[in-house]
Amino acid sequence: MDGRTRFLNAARREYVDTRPVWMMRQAGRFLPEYRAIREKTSFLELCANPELACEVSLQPVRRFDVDAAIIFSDILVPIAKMGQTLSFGAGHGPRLEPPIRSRDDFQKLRRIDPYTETPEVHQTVQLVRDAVGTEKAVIGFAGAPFTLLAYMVDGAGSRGFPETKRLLFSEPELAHEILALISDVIVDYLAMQIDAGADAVQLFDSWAGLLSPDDFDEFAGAYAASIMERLADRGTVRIYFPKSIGAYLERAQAVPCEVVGVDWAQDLARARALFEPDRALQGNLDPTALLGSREQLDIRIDKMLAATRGYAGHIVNLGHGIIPSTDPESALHFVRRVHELGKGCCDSDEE
Ligand code: 1CP
Repeated sequence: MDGRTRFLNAARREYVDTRPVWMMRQAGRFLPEYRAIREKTSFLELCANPELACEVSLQPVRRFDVDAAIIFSDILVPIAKMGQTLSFGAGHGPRLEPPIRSRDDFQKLRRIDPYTETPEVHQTVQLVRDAVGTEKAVIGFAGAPFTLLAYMVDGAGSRGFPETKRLLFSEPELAHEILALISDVIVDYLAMQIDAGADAVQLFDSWAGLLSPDDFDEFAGAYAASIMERLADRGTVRIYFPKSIGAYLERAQAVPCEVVGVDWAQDLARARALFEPDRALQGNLDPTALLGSREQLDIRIDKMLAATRGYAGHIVNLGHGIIPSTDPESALHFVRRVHELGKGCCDSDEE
């Protein structure tokens, strides 16, 4: 079975010969071949260059034989075209300037046409699709509206995104208007990636866990759901990854999708009980387990696989992005072990 079929079948909870596997942030800083390209090219130049972005997307596929390629870009790429300026300083994360804090700031934002504003992303998806053919799945992605709002309002990554929460709790109507605009842009942006050949699209809600359960429903889940509903008739696999909402993971049931991403702080067996039989799961090895000893890593891989034994709907992944200091040999061991031990994963326990 090729990796693409394995990935798509697992997403639809159908028979797989072994567990499909890929790693969040697999295209990036932990790979020496990526760092070699980055020595000559800035991060944003790399995102804007389809040939190089395609090359970086393929690097982990070649090295690890993962079942899916995720296109190389960043969640802030489309947002930066809406009216803020995006920069990545050396040694720190993204900055969006000026921050959006008032209705006047909001009025300067505009709805973009992704075909004219981010044609490089369309082209990167096409190039990756052509390169992997039908052997591997191609994953497009975007940030979920709440997570993007957090960067737009605070203006940079932050511990608790206090300015964003101040906005939610002082001017909720304005927050809703911005979230609705972001959602419209993200629907068009993901539809463009699907048109370019993506088999699956992942919505990263990395900061969803900052919210209380009710605020999650109102400011995060509702907008993720609206995007997923509008993509339903495309027939593409939709993956929703709400990070750190373990205490109220069941709230993600309101977001229509084929696959729910599960981070490592959540009990995979509990996630299975919540989402089986109508959703597949993606996750959830602690990425820092790849920094430890082989023996300890194997214990954790095996426990993760045991939690979904007998259920076809498991796309194995890390519970969040791979750590830059990870030894690529550990990542290779992880992928190989999952493919080896995932055989027979669809058989029921009684056999
Ligand atoms: O080379 C470098 O120094 C840049 C580091 C880097 C990379 C490799 C950034 C800056 N973004 C990326 C690529 C990236 N970002 C991908 C590519 C494909 C892959 O997964 O291999 C993806 C899917 C993302 C998504 C992304 N960007 C998220 C969501 C996922 C997550 O990790 O939660 C977020 C929150 C971002 C913002 C961002 N971009 C870059 C950094 C360092 C950050 C995080 C900053 C912060 O913690 O606030």
